[in-house]
Parts: sequence; structure tokens; C-alpha cells
Amino acid sequence: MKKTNPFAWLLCSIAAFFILSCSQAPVQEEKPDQKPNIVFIYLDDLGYGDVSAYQAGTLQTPNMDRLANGGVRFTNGYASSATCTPSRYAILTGTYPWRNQNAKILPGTAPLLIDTTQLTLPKLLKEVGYHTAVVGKWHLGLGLGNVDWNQEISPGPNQVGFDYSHIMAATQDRVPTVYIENGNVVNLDPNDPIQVDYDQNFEGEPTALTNPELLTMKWHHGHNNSIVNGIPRIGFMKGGHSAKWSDVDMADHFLAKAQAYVREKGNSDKPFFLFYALQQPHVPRTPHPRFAGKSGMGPRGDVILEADWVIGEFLKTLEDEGLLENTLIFLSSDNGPVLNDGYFDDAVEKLGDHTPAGPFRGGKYSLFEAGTRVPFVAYWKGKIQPGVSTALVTQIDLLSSLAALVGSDKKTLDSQNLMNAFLGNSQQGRDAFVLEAYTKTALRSGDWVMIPPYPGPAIEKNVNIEMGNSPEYQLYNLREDPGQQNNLAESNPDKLQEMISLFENIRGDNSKIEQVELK
Ligand code: NG6
Ligand code: CA
Repeated sequence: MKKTNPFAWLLCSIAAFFILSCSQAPVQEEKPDQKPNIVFIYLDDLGYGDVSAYQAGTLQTPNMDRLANGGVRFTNGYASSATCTPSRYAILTGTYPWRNQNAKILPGTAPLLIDTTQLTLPKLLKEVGYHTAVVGKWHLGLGLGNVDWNQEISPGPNQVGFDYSHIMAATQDRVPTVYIENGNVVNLDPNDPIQVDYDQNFEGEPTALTNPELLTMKWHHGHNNSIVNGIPRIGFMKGGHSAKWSDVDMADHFLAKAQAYVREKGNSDKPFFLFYALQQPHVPRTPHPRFAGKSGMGPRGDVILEADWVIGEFLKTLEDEGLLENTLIFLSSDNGPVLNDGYFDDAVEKLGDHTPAGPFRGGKYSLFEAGTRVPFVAYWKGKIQPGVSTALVTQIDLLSSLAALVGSDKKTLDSQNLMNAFLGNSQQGRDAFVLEAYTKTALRSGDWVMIPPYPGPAIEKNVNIEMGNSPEYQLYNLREDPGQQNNLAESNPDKLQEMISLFENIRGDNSKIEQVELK
């Protein structure tokens, strides 16, 4: 090999440096946007114990575990509410849902809950160059009231920050049972217009009450209005036959849309934000035949296995597209678990030893922990070191945290920048959090939770869930007593008073809704 003279090499290097520095061409080509893609994988009614990585149940979810064990698995992660609409409102607006009187479980005909002038996470991401999309369950209202489903439906997701939307309006158990893409009902035949009403039936249309012989799934409570695909729903619907979704294909349908989106946007110059809102395991639980009977726990277990498979397929797509290293993924649920949520589907009977709520008391709708303490995972291949975090984090915090990550100065009053905790660089979460359940609120602060006295049943009979209602104050130390068995309100009056003051301080005057306008 020819020996290089070190002096000549140095001269060449200096010359090269000057030539490069003096040339008119830009020194460096402009790099494509280095901001990561962001994906929320958001399940509906999935409990803390439903993800096997949490080691609190018996069902196996290997694909969710891949995220949970390969990222930061939060053990003190909260949905903002024990029901869907308020949690979704909070995740997208970074605002406590109890600040908005209308943030309650919405009928399929409800107007859009988010003000179109309000700051939202997709809006702020758009401002810094993201392409944004929502695929799956919406349940935040559409239009301005009295929606004509046969015209373009607006305002909706596309008016609050999403460039692309492919959604169901409300829930799988509510009409209209159609997909809506960018404001238009998919596959609608103009000669068979859709009508929807939540108060009265359309003449001559079968319902679960008038035509029980048409049912393939039986209702337990509620859910006795229009029948679609043999399943009785909440609300009445007429027409739109060609647009009606197939329940057993819904998971595959949303997966295909999510995959198509990341394939299309993943390799463009813009980063993307995808809010991928799966419908499982909310009722009606309709696993594709590939998954029926696979869990041994009835349809609830089967649809969780289906959701897990879907997540695995979605991750494979990110991997195949070379996107996994540049995509920050959050996995969570909008509220805690419920077994019987209105249909006879063996969820109770076939549960076996599985514990959807994990070690926690209550469930969906409840002020007790299982209402809002949910699986919560942040995963970023190569960027986030695997680990478990006890930091107190909530879905409200994603807005300010992600704003900080992408270099936006936007934030809201309620949303805290916990990006260091989400990235696993710190175990420091927020100090306090006001959780919501069915318009009632409670305070988590440090290891403690305080539930004020509320009227109402201790157990909601239909769903068989302890609601957290009591004539007395409740005070629990969650570190020592995660199952909320020992009410320390009487024995620890100082702590109780401290919690009440902090609670009142945070809640303040509820009627003053702090809204941050877009500049
Ligand atoms: C309740 C429904 C329940 C479910 C829930 C919304 C009845 C009796 N119960 O009103 O089945 O749809 O609303 O769930 O109708 S959530 O996850 O979207 O909040
Ligand atoms: Ca839900």
C-alpha cells in the first residue's frame, strides 16, 4: 500500500476546506424535517390488567407488550376521565374535561364538542409542519346540530386540526353505523339517504323491541333501538344501507386505513401525527371469525386479542417502511374496563381468573382508580430506553409535552410538559391531577387520592361497578393501598384538609373555562 505523506494530506485538507467554504453552493443541503412522527394508539375501555406486560391479568397481549416492554411503561398513567368523550376531549385539547359542561358521553347526533377556535394538539403539530390524521373512533360530536348525513358534515375533525379523517361518528353501539371520511359518509347511495334520530324511531323500521327475532346479539340494558347487522344499537337510523359498516371487519378496516396513511405519509418530507383510535374492547364486541373463541374468555377477550394483532400488524408496517426509529408511539386507553356494558356477551361468565382492572377498585364510569388508571406506554425505538416509570402522567399532558418536543411554544393551563418523563429520562411526573368520572371529580396528589362525598349508588347495578359514591369523604394512600380498601379520611384529618384545599384550588370556579386561542 502506498504510504501517504502526512504533510501533503494536511495541505490537501486545508485546500479542500477553503474550496468548500468559498464556493457559492450551500454548505449543506437542507435536511428533511427531523421531527419524529407521532402515533397515539388509543383503545376503548381497555383496562390496566388487560395488557399482559402490566402483569395484572391473565390475557396475553404480545404486541402491546412489545411496546410496553420496549418503552416506558407507566404504572401511574391516567386517562382524564372514566368515560370516552371527556378523555378524548382532554387528550386533544390539553384541557380538563370538567371545564367543559358538555364533555359528557355524547349521542351520535351531538354537535362538535371542540370549539374550532380552540387550541388542539393536531393544530399545534400542523403549525410546526406535521401532516395530521385521525383513524377510528371519534365520539366528539360532528356538525352544529341537526346534521344532514347526506351532505358534507362540518365542522368535524378536519376543522379542529386533522388533515385527514376516517372515523366512526360516536361508538360502535351508536348510530349512525357508517364510516365518515373527511366529512363524507363512505359508500353512501344518494338514493337511499341516511336519517338519524336519538328520540324516536322512523315509521316501519325494526327495533330490538318490535323485532327481537332479528337479533343475533341480545341487549342487556339500553341498546334496544335500531338493529344493524343483527345487533341492536343506541339511537334510530333509517336508510344508508350500502354505507353500513360490517362489525366483524371493523378492526381490519381501520388497520388498513392506518397502514395506508403511514405508507403514504411516512416517506414524505413532512412528519406525521396519527391518532389511531381502535374501537376494541368497547361493546358490541364483534371479533372477526379469525379471533372468535381464541381467548377462551368470550368476545371481550377475543377482541382484545384482535386489537393486539392489529397493533402488531401496524408496527410491522412502520418497520417495513423504515419508520419505527423515527416514530414516537403512545399506547393507552380512554377509560377503564367494564364487563357487561349492555349486551349479553359472556364477558362476565367467561372471565375466569382474568382481572381487567388489575389491582384497582372500580372500573369504567368509576371515581375509584380502575376508572382512569389505564395502561400508558411511550415507545420510541432507539430513543427511549425500556423501563418502568412510577411518574404520575396523564393524557392531558401529551399536548404540552409534545409541543415542547417539536419546538412549539403552545401550551394550555392544564397540560404539563412531562416530556422528560415520557422519554424515560426522569421519574418526575405531575404533582396533582383532578380526575373525572361521570361529571364527578376527585383529586390525586402524590401517593394520595381524595374523593369528595357524592350522592348516587355505591354500585351501578347494570354494569356491576363500584362507582366511588359515598356520603363521606374518602382518602386513600395508593402506595400502601392500591385497592382502596382503607379509608383514612377520619384518621388523617390533616391530610384530608390539605387535599380538599388543593382540590378546590385547582378546580376553582368551573364556569371559567380557560381556552388558549391560536395566534
Ligand atoms: C353508555 C352505554 C354504554 C356505552 C357508554 C359509552 C347504555 C345503557 N350504556 O351510555 O354501552 O356505550 O355509554 O362508552 O346505553 S364510552 O366508552 O364511549 O364512554
Ligand atoms: Ca371508552
